[in-house]
Amino acid sequence: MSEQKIEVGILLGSDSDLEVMRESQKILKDFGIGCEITIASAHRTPAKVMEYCAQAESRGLKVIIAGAGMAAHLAGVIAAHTILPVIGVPLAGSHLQGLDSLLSTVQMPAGIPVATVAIGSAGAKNAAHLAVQMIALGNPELTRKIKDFRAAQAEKIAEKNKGL
Ligand code: RP5
Repeated sequence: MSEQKIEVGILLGSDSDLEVMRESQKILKDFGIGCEITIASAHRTPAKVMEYCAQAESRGLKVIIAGAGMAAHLAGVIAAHTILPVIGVPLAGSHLQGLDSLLSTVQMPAGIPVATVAIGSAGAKNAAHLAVQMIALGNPELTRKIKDFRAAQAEKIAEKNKGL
């Protein structure tokens, strides 16, 4: 059996981010997208982040998801070192409950974009959905899966209404 190609790189600032960021991994798996998780910190291992970014495009990655908390510079640093689209997931866990990481991730100066999603697990899930939508451009099979997912999601709401 041939190995699945890795199209999404999920980078975490710390292993303490792993539990929440597994939500991204689960969704990518559901859509059949190959991904890998790597711990690399913008502050503690900056050379590792740069090395990862330098190789990302040639390794065939299409999107990078970066989850980090506190002074969360990871997504911005990645975006500075690659032209692949970068999605930033601000994580809670500090005394500021993620507001610190939200602002650190979203407030990028013009020219180096980071697509920033919600704080925590909703953001981790949406980062994966957004990555799937990016990869689905020009891919009818994946586009169909996204439409099916949306229809199933709407159906669940309809079912909940019936039970009221
Ligand atoms: C950030 O600092 C990480 O992304 C993590 O959310 C936060 C705290 O890291 P640990 O002290 O738990 O390793 O770089």
